[in-house]
Amino acid sequence: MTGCTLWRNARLATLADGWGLVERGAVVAEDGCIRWAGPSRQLPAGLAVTAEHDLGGALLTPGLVDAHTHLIYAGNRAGEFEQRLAGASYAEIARAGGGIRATLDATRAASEEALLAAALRRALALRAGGVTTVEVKSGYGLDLATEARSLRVARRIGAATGQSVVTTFLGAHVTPPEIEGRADDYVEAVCTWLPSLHRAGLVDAVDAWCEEIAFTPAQVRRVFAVARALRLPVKVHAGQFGNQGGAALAAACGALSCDHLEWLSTADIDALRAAGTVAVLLPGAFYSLRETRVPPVAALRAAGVPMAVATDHNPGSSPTLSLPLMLNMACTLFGLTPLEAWLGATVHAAQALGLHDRGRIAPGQRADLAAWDLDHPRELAHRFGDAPCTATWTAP
Ligand code: DI6
Ligand code: FE
Repeated sequence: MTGCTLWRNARLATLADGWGLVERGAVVAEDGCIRWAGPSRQLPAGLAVTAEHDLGGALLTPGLVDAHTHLIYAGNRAGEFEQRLAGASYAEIARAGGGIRATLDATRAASEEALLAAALRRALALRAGGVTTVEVKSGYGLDLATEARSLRVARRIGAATGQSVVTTFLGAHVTPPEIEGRADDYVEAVCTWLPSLHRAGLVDAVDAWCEEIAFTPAQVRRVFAVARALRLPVKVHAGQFGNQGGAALAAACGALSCDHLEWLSTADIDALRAAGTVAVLLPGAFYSLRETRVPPVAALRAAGVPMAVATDHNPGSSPTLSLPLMLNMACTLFGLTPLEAWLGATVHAAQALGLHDRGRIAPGQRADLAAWDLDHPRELAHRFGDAPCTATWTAP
C-alpha cells in the first residue's frame, strides 16, 4: 500500500455487525477508501502512512448520513409556530397561504449567493453533528428558474464543506399560488422542467409530496414516469397527515425511500418490504407539529423494512439541524432501539439514497468518519441537545 491515512488509538463502532465495537482499534484508508479496520495490534505491517490521526481513545464511527433535508430556502416561519401553539393546524396555515408558500416568496426573491450563504451555515451545523453525507431537496422555488437556482446551490454545498451532497428535485412539493387550483397543469410543467434540470447535471433523485394538501398518487405517477425515462431514482413524502396511497405508490414505483409514514397500512408495509423501499422516519416534524400518531415501528421491524432516521430540516415543520437529536427522538418518541437509530442514520440512510459505499467502517467503504467524545455510541441516542462530535473526515 502506498500513501495511507491511519486513524489509531480509537474505540471503533464499525456498525458492520451490530455495534461492531473494537477496543484500541485502527482504520487504514487509501485514496479515500477504507482498506483495513481492526484491533491496532493486528495492523498490517509495512504500511506507507502519510497521514496519521491519534484519536486519544475517542470513539470513531461511520460519518452520519442525513437522508432527508430541505436546506435551500430563505426567510423563516417562526410566526407559524406561534400560530400553531395558539391552536391553528399546519394544514389550516397552508390553506390560508402560509406554510410552504410563504417560504416560496422569500426563496424566489433571494439571490443564489444569499441562498448559498444560508444553506452553508445549515450544512456546517449538520456537519458539527457528525453528518458527512447530506441529501438536499429543492422545492421552495416551484418555478424553473428558482428550482434550478436551488439545485445549483445544493451542488455548491459539497464543494464548500467537503460533505457528499445528493440533490433531489422536489418540484412536486405543492402547487404554487400563480396556478392555484390547477394542480394537473402544474404537474405538467414539472414534467417538462425535469429533463432540462437533469441535462444540466443538477438532479440525482426525484421526490414528490403525496398528501391531501399536495398531490394525488396519479399526479405523482406522472412525474415519476419522466424520472423513470431519465433513469432517476424516486422517493416519496407520504403518510404525514393521512394515507392517500403514497406509500403504495412508492412501493409500486420501486422508490428508494418513503418518508414520514405515520399513516401506513399493513398492506403498505408488506409492499415496502417487497419493493426494498427504505422507511425514512422524521421525528423532528412529528415533534414540532405535536403530532400524536406514531409510525408503526414494531410492524416495520417485524416485516424487515429498513428504517432510516433523518432531520427533514425545513423552515416550517422541522427546523432542526441536529441529526443526533433525531436519533434520541426516534428512540423516545417512535420506539427505535439506539442501535436501530444509529443504523437509521448511517447504513439505512445511505440505502435510502441508493448509496452502498458508506454507513459502516469496513474495507471497501468510503473513509467518511466521525469522532465523538463518548464511551459508547448508545450514549448519543440517550443524550439530547448535546452531540459531542469532535471531528469528521470525508473521502476526497
Ligand atoms: N416535508 C415537507 O416537504 C413538508 N413537510 C415535510 O416534512 C413541508 C415543509 C414545510 O412546511 O416547509
Ligand atoms: Fe420533507
